[in-house]
Amino acid sequence: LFQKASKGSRYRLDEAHDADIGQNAIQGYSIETNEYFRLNVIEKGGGGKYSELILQKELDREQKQELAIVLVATDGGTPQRSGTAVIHVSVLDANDNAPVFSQAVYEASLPENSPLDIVVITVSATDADEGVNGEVTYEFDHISDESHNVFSIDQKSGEVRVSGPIDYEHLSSYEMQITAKDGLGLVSSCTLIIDITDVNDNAPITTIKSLKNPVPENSPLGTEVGIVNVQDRDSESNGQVRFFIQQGVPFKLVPSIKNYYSLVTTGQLDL
Ligand SMILES: [Ca+2]
Ligand SMILES: [Ca+2]
Ligand SMILES: [Ca+2]
Ligand SMILES: [Ca+2]
Repeated sequence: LFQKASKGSRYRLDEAHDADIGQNAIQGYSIETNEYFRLNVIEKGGGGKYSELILQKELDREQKQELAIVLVATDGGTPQRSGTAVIHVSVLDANDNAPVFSQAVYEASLPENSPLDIVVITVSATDADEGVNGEVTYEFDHISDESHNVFSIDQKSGEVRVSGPIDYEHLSSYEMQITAKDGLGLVSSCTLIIDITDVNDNAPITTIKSLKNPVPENSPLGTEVGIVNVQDRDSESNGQVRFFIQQGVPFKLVPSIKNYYSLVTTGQLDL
């Protein structure tokens, strides 16, 4: 029988035989009480009786794959005689379960510049059905080009790997939808968030703009002669810059607005 057979479905059973006639032939059939089937006995036109099983409760292969029902046929003789047969019912699978992910949201963390092919995380979904009904494949679902360029997913294993250059300074977090699909197309999805961690892969870049060049030797103390800008594209301590000026020169750096310093005179420039 198929899983999903509807309540009230009827299954005719072979008739029992009794060599006697009249009262001494088959008078009735019965089965043990069970939750799935009841028995209906039908009288045939020319005498004789057969029976049919009527489904009372839908079968669920994921709950119960096999059941055995004992059918008893009795005659009307004295002493009464009976014969039994066991009806084996195999429940065939219907694709009534979608894959289920082990987590709704997966999170991973990955340093920038990670090598190609490294496995970031493995997602996993199970499907309670049998055979092709339970075979799960994975894929990204409408992901951005940004994600598509740097991550790939193995259809069979659910392994997510690095497939392109990961640059924290370009993008520091990725969010993707992944779907799991069974052999007949039932799907479910999960979210994958990958946070990129910073690596100190940028040196500071300094630019100097002169305000006065040449600087007159009689310039008063504290004359601003240049503006220095410094940029480090990394984050937090990787992007913090400490500034030194060569010793023994009559200049110092005075912090101005963010990332800018003024270069000012600290003594006589008299040559
Ligand atoms: Ca099923
Ligand atoms: Ca399924
Ligand atoms: Ca960096
Ligand atoms: Ca840096």
